[in-house]
Amino acid sequence: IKYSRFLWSTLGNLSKRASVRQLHSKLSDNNPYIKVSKEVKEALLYRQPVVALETTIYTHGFPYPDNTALASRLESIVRTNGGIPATIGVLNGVARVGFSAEELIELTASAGRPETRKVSRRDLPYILGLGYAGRRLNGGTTIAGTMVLARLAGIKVFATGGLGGVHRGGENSMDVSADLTELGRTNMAVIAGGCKSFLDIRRTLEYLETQGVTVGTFSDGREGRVDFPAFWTRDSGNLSPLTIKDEEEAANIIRAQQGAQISSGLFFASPIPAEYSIAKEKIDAIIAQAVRDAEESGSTGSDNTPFILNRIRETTDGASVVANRALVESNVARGTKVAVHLAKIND
Ligand code: PSU
Ligand code: MN
Repeated sequence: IKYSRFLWSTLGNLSKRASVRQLHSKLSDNNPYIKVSKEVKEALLYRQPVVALETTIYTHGFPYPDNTALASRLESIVRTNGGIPATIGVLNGVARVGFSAEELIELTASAGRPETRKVSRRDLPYILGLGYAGRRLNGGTTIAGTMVLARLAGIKVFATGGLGGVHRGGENSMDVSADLTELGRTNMAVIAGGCKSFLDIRRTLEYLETQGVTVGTFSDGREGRVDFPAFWTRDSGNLSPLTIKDEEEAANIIRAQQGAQISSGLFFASPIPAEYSIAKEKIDAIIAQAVRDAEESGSTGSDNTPFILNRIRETTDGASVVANRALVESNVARGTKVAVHLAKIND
């Protein structure tokens, strides 16, 4: 009995390995649009905990050279916590899953140029199609864009800073981030610091519910239900639909979702470490001003989020950047722990 159990599990692992291999040979042999690095390919093949990282935060969030430092720092945080980082973006017209150190510098150094695009799901065919034809643009992928590419590669866990959402007034403008619909259709766990309160958090949570997205917040030892965090503050005035005890619990939930073959995504919010959180009244006033400025300048659509983030950075004289960085780092460490637990129970 022992022997046959061993045989079955070996066969099972071999077939899972074969399916990952098939996936990758499809991607690398026939697909000129997306290149998966050797390290990430091998990590997936051997079922190591791979963590996807997005790049809009480098091309449209942090200025150069802070963004370069952050990009390499986040990759080392994944490694220190036992994972393999898969930074995802578009370099010279080709989608990348896994960057070399030099390639990361090339992408982050191109931040702020008009030829460096913000790439969500809808933008992928454009930038990759032009790239194939010889017009090689760079692109930072948003959470939605990153999820599309990560899923193609077979990655299950993705960690980042802040989620897009329903914008204030979104019930009229219909400005709802494609991050939310992507979570509704792509099977992946995203770990982030909630969403910034320049968005309408209440409607964002409603929309995620409509999309069938499992949404939980890590309780960090707090009792009872906790708020869905608003990035710089742990409390947003909106209760999180679910409370998550720890990374192991998150991994169990992800595994159950895979087992039940539910093809939508999961979102785990990780509140900002208390020592970095900014007082709610203070950040509220700054955000209100930034939202007014965006309205006045006519920054709508995909320009809205980068404009507001930039205004907040200017008015807090860079203090927001320090908190921002601390939070992204903490999310990535936590996301990696989730991926490590998931790899363990998926064995
Ligand atoms: N929120 C942040 N920081 C960010 C973003 C959002 O606090 O960097 C970026 C992410 O890449 C997110 C994208 O996926 O903006 C959402 O943009 P939009 O609202 O246009 O979908
Ligand atoms: Mn939008």
